[in-house]
Amino acid sequence: KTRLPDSPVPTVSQYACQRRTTLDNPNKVLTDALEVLVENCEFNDSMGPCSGFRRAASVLKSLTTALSCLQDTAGLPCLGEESKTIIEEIIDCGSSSRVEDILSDERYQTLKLFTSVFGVGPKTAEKWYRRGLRSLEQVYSDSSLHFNRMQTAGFIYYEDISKPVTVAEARALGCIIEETASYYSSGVSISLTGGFRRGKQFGHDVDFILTVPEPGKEDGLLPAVIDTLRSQGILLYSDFQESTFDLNKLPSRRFEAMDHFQKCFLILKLRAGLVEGQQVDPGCRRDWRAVRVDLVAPPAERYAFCLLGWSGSTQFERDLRRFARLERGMLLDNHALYDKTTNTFLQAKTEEDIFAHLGLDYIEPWQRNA
Ligand code: DGT
Ligand code: MG
Repeated sequence: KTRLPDSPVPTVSQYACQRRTTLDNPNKVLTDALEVLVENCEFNDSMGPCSGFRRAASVLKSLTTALSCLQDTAGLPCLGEESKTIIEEIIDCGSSSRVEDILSDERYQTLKLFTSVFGVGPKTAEKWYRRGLRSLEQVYSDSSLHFNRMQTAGFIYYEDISKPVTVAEARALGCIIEETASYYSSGVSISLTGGFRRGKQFGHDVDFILTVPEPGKEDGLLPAVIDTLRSQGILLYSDFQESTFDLNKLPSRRFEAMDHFQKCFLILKLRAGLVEGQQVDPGCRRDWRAVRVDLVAPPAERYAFCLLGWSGSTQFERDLRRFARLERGMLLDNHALYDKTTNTFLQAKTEEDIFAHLGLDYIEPWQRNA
């Protein structure tokens, strides 16, 4: 008698790069709660528990149905006791006392407010909190504080850049950047990356990768783009970072470190008339808004690594690197993939090439919302 093979039990991987995570999240109530704990850990600089809650939230985001009881979590990876307690509380009572306590905590609320300013990280926010400051008005009018250029722009354009950027606005910006870059070279290619590439309808900024086919020609690209934006009168702020990229350097082990490609963090003036479907309100005191835009210009041969690294999500990126290191003995970052067994750099023209080198099924950008 032939026996049917046991149907394999579908298992969820501990790595986000082996899961498909769309923007449909039936467990949003749970993941939002876990992300409050993540944020609170980040404010307290306690990285250990932080990654536990991050991974737990990310696993739940990959599920296609809502959890209805704690037993539904059986077999799921990355759910520690603390995360399970939170999940159970919310399923049973609708909320978690630990999360509610954090949300109503003055320090948490203040640090969240202060870090919402462009250029203000947890360290600066903490410093201001310790001085007894509690509102942005108090901070801004405190004459003993010194703000750097980024923070000053963050305060000036606070209202605009706190407002989510829409897909239509991202597209309009893409047209502006494309035209601006074409004055430098007709061969420039521009790719929308970050959250919008993952299919998000809103973002906190718009991320673009710019490349030129001629090796080395990318060096002058962003300075030229910035000059043109300035002469068009739409450059409100720019922070240009020269490339420190070295072809032979091994991929970085630290995820938090920024990559070494030439890049710039901008605030641009986006006119309402340029955005499809957006009416210019005649009663409005101005017909434009300020938007945060990031541009990065890698050498063309590193485009695939840069695209994969900037497409996110942040948790997907962390897990890709962790998977490469722990499961494959390889080092991956935004610049390169290095095989420690053979001591060689692995080349890639496309993201598919990188997934193949890692022995991973290809995950589409819209499935990387881990
Ligand atoms: P958004 O802009 O809030 O809608 O969301 P994203 O996903 O576009 O996030 P964003 O713009 O902060 O960053 C773009 C991508 O860059 C992100 O998806 C992953 C990568 N990334 C973000 N932060 C870091 C970091 O600290 N280190 C490294 N290596 N990459 C990062
Ligand atoms: Mg973004």
